[in-house]
Amino acid sequence: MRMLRGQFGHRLLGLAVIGAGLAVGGAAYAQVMGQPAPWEYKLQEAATPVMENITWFHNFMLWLITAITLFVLALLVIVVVKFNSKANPVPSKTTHNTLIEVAWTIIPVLILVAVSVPSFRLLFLQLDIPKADLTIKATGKQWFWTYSYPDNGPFEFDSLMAQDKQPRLLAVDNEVVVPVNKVVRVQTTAADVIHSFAVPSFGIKIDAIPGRLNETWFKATKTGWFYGQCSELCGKDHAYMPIAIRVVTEQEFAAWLETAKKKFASNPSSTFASATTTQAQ
Ligand SMILES: [Cu+2]
Repeated sequence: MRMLRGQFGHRLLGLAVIGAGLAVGGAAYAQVMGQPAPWEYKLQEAATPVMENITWFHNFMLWLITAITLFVLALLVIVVVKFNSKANPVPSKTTHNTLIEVAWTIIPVLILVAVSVPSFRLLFLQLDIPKADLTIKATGKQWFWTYSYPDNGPFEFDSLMAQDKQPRLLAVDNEVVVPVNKVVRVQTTAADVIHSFAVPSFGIKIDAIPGRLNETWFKATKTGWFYGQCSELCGKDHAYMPIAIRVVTEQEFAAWLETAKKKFASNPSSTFASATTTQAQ
């Protein structure tokens, strides 16, 4: 009896630990935005219309494939139970059934149409870049990013992972700053190998390729910090070139722009430029 109670006690303790874990995970999930959270199993919370669309499409597809999978599983179970050689020793010789053949042609076509409509709509939303209020250029380098604001002057700055700041592996020394509710065009390229500029909560991921200029866009609808990482294996420190974007109000952005112009003007930080100059000599 005591042993039984002991086991029961352990089980209760186990449940309590799991419960506490879930509660902590849930709380953490509710608190953070723009970065991964403990116990997270879903997509990061959306901060742009594109990501809201991606999340919707993901959930829609998840329910659809779940329904299809359960339906096929049910059919298989029926076949296994009802039509095995013991339960059904004399098999039917039926070969055609017009109704069912029409149905299993038409229904999958309808399902594909139902998938393709929101899928194409999302694709156009991502690829058809609206008129931009601001352009930022991100250049991938081994192993950091260099940012410039082409329509705001010649300044540019490097953004390196900051080891002493939180969140770990995501914080940087100089973050990208953009205004809230403005269409930001992101141009990407690279100075050495292929990198990829990805920010999950914005729903963007685009290759940064040497000698090419790719572009995408986002419109952040919330202020705060949003993080991403290089998403193309680019060498030994691929995991240590995070992307940090701080979304601020328009006034704060204007103020930041003024300081940035001064702060980075005296710092012609183009490692690429100096590297090519060295090579040329
Ligand atoms: Cu990279």
